[in-house]
Amino acid sequence: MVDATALRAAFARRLSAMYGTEVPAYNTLVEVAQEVNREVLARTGADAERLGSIGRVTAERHGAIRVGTPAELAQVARIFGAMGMYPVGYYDLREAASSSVPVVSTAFRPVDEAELAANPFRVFTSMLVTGDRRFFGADLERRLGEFLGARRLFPPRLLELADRAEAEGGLDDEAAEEFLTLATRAFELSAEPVSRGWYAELERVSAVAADIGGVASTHVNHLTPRVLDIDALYARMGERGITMIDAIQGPPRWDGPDLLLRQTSFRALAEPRMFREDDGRVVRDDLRVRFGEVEARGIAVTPAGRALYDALSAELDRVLAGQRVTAEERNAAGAELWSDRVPPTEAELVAGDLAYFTFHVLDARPGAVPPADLATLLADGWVGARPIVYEDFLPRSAAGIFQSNLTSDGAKDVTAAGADFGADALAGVLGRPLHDPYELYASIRAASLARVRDELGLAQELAPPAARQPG
Ligand code: OOG
Ligand code: NI
Repeated sequence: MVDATALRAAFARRLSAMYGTEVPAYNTLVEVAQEVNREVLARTGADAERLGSIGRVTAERHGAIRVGTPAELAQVARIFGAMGMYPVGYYDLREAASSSVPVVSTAFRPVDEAELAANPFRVFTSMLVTGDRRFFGADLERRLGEFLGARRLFPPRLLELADRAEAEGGLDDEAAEEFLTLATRAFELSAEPVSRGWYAELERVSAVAADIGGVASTHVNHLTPRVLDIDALYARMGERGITMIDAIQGPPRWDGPDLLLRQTSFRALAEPRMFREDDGRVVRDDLRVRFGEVEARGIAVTPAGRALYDALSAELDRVLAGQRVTAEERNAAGAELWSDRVPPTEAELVAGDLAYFTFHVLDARPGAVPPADLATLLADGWVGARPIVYEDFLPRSAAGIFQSNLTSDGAKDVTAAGADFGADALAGVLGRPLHDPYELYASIRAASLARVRDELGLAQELAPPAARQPG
């Protein structure tokens, strides 16, 4: 029996091999990431593995895919469900992006601590909101609906195997092989000619809409390896002849603990595609939609930590508004702001309830009576804290990643009313619960506190750290 964990790990490997043949620069990115990771490990030892074992980090990827309709998204949920990947979080890129990005998104990923440790493969998945009048007029919405309704992204056999795997907790060897082959193939770039007029019409609205609704299949948009030192990687990619976008998205490089997520990418490459002209001729041309991205992951933050991150990002924007600054200058200004306002040690992040940690007994002291509260247990060395890695995405960075790779801003009518399509609507489409990332991190923390209580034989439950009241 090949269980969900093994299917997920195998799928991530196959997708990586497939994508590497399609986009050779991806292989360079993976090589450089691994080179940097080896160096960080050699330089900092156990510290390098504080946010995940080197085995986990080396295998770790996130993919990005885009689909057109609720029905397609529901099928994606079944395929990923077979691999123990469930929808987590709601992202509204229509709001987060200044250019035309008419999608809402979620991330499919494992949710349990042990599953994440085994293989955290996640896929950022976006769906077009064709009913949003800021982007699509009624006539275009109707024609898009017809086009999308007539295509088939996933063969029925793949969906049948996915449902069986989810119901039975895995597949036998032969069925697993078939499932993995069909699942990988479903995300290959299609050789099918793209209709020029249709693609161009959608492109005028949004390059993302054209990438999704202008072709008859879906594909991996990017596959992102994890690196332990993204600044080192950034410098080295230039030496290898690959030009990265100007900036690293997310928190600045600073002296304190790594928080959340820092990402950067290289620009979309011209990939050969076949086009069908309006007169019926089929010609070879190229499209620039797929790119390479790399990321460094830090500690997951609590709602209070996230509010602080958002406030500092907004403040940085205000401070730099109207100035022309380089990416380096922006980072320096950000780092200064962070040094003033973000606690520089893990212990202070715990105490202020700004980030998530698991707690572990360090010293049980048989015969002694342990203190009954977490703060004293930590201060007196009974218990230690280990950071929980951030497993999700940042809407602002995602918007930046989308935008940095658009050749034009497209057209967004800000005077039209947006279609309501919130987290509940997305959960309805998925036909399964949409997990709240904060609840997942909090429950991993709570499980660790329950273990500490058991091991120390405490009478009372241990409360997690309490956020300081603002002011
Ligand atoms: C997804 C963009 C978001 C990230 O890492 O934030 C993303 C896409 O381009 O389809 O992948
Ligand atoms: Ni990405």
